[in-house]
Parts: sequence; C-alpha cells; structure tokens
Amino acid sequence: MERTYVMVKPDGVARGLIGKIITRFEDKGLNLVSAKLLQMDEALAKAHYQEHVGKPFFDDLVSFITSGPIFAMVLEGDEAISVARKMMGETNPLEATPGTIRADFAVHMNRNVIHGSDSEASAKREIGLFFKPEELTSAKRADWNWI
Ligand code: IDP
Ligand code: MG
Repeated sequence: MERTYVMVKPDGVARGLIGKIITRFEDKGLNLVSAKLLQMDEALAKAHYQEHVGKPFFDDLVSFITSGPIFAMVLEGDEAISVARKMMGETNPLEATPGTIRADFAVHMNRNVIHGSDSEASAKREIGLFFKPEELTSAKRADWNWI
C-alpha cells in the first residue's frame, strides 16, 4: 500500500476539471485520504519543485504554479505512485497516450493540468509539504476488498 501526492494545477482548476480528474482516480479504485484547494506561495513552489532549480523553465513554472489555486490530494492504494503517474501520462501532452489525463485534457507541456509524485521519496516529501499529519484521514473505501 502506498500514498502519493497529486495536484490539479492552476490551469486544471481554472478550467473546471477538478471533478473529472477526481472521478478518474475514484473510478480506478484509489482511496482519497485528504484533499484541499489552496494557492501556493513562491516559497512552497520553490520547495516543491526544488529538483528543477536552475532549469530554463523554472521561473515560468514557479509563476504558473502560484498563479491561482491548485487542488491538492493524497491518494492511497497498491502501487498508488505508479498508478497515478500512468493515469497522468507523459509530461508533454503531445507524447501522452490517449486516455491519460494529460493527453485528454492538455496540449502544452507548461499547461499540463496535473502533477503526481514520481517516487516513494518524493511522495513522502510532497505529502509533508502540503499536508499536516492530522489532515491525513484514515478513510477507507467500502469496496476496498474488491480492488
Ligand atoms: P512531471 O510533472 O511529469 O513529473 P517534471 O520533469 O518533473 O515532469 O517537470 C515538472 C513540470 O515542469 C512539468 O509537469 C511541466 O509542467 C514543467 N516542465 C518540465 N519540463 C519543461 C520544459 O521543458 N518546458 C516547460 N515546462 C516544463
Ligand atoms: Mg516531476
């Protein structure tokens, strides 16, 4: 059992895609442990994207991700990290497989609608950046045994 951090980015929130995106994860069988709408400040954006500091797209990425509210989620399930990444698709929506979130809802790499942790270490770190321990519920799906 794993937990992963997933967020609908400001473009996805502004476009009214939160419901559609959550529905995909619910339909897949992932368990929603916590969720909230918030606007990231520059410090949080820089901490979250620390691995990209110094890259040519970094400043644009920080200004985009802080430009409006994001929808932050913790999702739980067997292989939740790779399941969520598969469902998101490639970073560049043009390379993402149809049926994935980025392929179905996005066109440009810098407006690709969704983020998901890429490893156990980043999931742990990102969950800790966005959620206090007491915000992580012990909610379990009623259909858990069937998934
Ligand atoms: P990921 O979101 O699929 O994990 P990362 O390589 O971690 O992709 O990049 C973080 C985010 O930075 C991407 O989702 C995308 O929005 C943006 N990004 C990555 N590479 C580029 C680029 O070459 N140009 C513009 N934006 C980029
Ligand atoms: Mg990444």
